[in-house]
Amino acid sequence: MALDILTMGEIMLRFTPPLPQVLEQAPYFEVRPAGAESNVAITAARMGLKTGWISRLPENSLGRRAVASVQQHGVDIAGVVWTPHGRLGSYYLDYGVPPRPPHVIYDRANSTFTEMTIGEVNWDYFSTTRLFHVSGITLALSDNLRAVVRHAMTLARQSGILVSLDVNHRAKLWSTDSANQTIRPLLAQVDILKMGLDEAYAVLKMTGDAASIAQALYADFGCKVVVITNESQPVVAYDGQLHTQATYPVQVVDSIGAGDAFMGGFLCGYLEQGVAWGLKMGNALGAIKITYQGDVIWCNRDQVMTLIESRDAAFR
Ligand code: KDG
Repeated sequence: MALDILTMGEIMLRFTPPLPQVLEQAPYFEVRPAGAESNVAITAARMGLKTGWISRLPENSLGRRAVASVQQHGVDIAGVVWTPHGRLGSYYLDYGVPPRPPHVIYDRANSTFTEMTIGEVNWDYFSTTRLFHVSGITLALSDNLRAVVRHAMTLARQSGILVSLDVNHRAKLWSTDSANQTIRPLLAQVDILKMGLDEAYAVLKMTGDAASIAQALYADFGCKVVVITNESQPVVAYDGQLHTQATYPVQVVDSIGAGDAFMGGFLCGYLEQGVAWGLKMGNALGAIKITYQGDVIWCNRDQVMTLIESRDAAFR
């Protein structure tokens, strides 16, 4: 099966107390799947692209539940490695309710995914994709995974597969210095590079505004496009020409996963029509995600087109 986008990452179960309760008091939790790279594959699949996802999971009811939650959106799971033993990671989330910030507790150390090796990945399957996407989360998790991602990026370069990287820094997984030392040497192999402006400062140690950072990274590493988001500020992208795209006003239900929805939308739009359309799709999907509980989106393409067209019409 030829794929448009193939991603590689961990999936966890996310446990959330129903609002307005918090972890310490709630008698039961809502359970939802969560994983940055699976979120990207889900988003693009829901927009009509052929997507796949590589991961490694224990062959038990929790592993099957997690994988089914990705497959149900149309993502191909032929690249999943099953193991008889091991553990599925999880995380616990207290929603932020101003002035109280959100609080995340990870329980994912030594999960089955962290032990994935180069020899276990089906590289023939990998070679069927047009684009490979990964985030800094996979790079943060283990030496094994760093080796797998380096191998994947090298193979992608040799095979003409586009490489996409979202810096996606998680301070609870690694320091900004460790992230910098791992990510910088990879950038020469990255075609599509995305980060938040805060990550450009903290992880890549850049200075300046989003436009000048995007131009500098484009020039230094030869990326095809560099995309920089900045909360509700316009998104900036540079591909030899500067693009900006305003974000949408949103009513926040749950902002976790908005960056992945943006990324899935951007990659979909980029593959279809280039950077400007990618930014439109990304911003629409990032905004729509914030209106759902959980880390994944549930909208279809018609809803995204309606949102984009309604804003374009307002400017005419
Ligand atoms: O990007 C949203 C993610 O934070 C979430 O789905 C879980 O992958 C995840 C992580 O490591 O935090």
